[in-house]
Amino acid sequence: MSTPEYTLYELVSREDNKESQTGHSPYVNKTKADLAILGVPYKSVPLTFIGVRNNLASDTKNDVVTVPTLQLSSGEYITDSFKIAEYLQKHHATEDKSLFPSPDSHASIRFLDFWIDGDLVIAIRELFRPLFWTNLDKASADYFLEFKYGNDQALLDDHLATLGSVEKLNKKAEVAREKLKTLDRLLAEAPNGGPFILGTKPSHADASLWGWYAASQVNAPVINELLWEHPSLPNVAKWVAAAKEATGIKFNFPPAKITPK
Ligand SMILES: N[C@@H](CCC(=O)N[C@@H](CS)C(=O)NCC(=O)O)C(=O)O
Repeated sequence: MSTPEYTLYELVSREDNKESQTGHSPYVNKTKADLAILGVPYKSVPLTFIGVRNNLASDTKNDVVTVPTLQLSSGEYITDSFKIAEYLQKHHATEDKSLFPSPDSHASIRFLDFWIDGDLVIAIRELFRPLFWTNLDKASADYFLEFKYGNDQALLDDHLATLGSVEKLNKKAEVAREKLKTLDRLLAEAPNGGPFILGTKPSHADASLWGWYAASQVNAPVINELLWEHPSLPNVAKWVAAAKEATGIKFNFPPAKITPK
């Protein structure tokens, strides 16, 4: 077999078990979905937060580097999931497989990507993100607490407590479903009946949503029932089934360490 042209630097939760826990980075998940949609093979390099800040920053000579970062066979690095999507589109799109199916779609997909990473995520992330912290090794957990929670342990504890309370989860889920209704409406009007955001074929719009869907599977039993497969969001549930098939990506999160009561 020939060596893949690309190396994808991705996030893992533990230095001591790099194979077992990918999927926590929504942005890496987006790129993996893009690569799957286009059928592009790649080699994966798993890094913890500390590895990103030390090794990848040094290799790329970029102190603010993030993952996903894609390295080309020329040695050049591309950082940022949207920039990677644009690059992949330019080099691998065909008539049949495309991340931006028409020149017009670029602006609307960019808008959707901003809406997902901004508005939607604020409404849904508390239903799963704190669990990420429970899976990290000590150095990564300290980093996460400092940079994602401003070292506010009380706030993190409060968010962890929400994950342990059916009542609190239900309240958060209600707000989250309100936000997802926008998406459900969009999917209800998708060209040619969907099931993807832009119609019958997956695009970067779907990869962008997939990134967060996939990350949220760290709390799968809770979030699927309350959100992704909730009866009030039938088109979202239909999208989930189609996106799973289109990406073929499976999850390997450990069982959730918090059970709601
Ligand atoms: N806009 C970027 C965001 C990438 C990003 O924030 N990645 C996180 C992982 S989810 C990261 O690399 N964090 C490293 C750090 O916080 O030091 C993209 O779309 O790729």
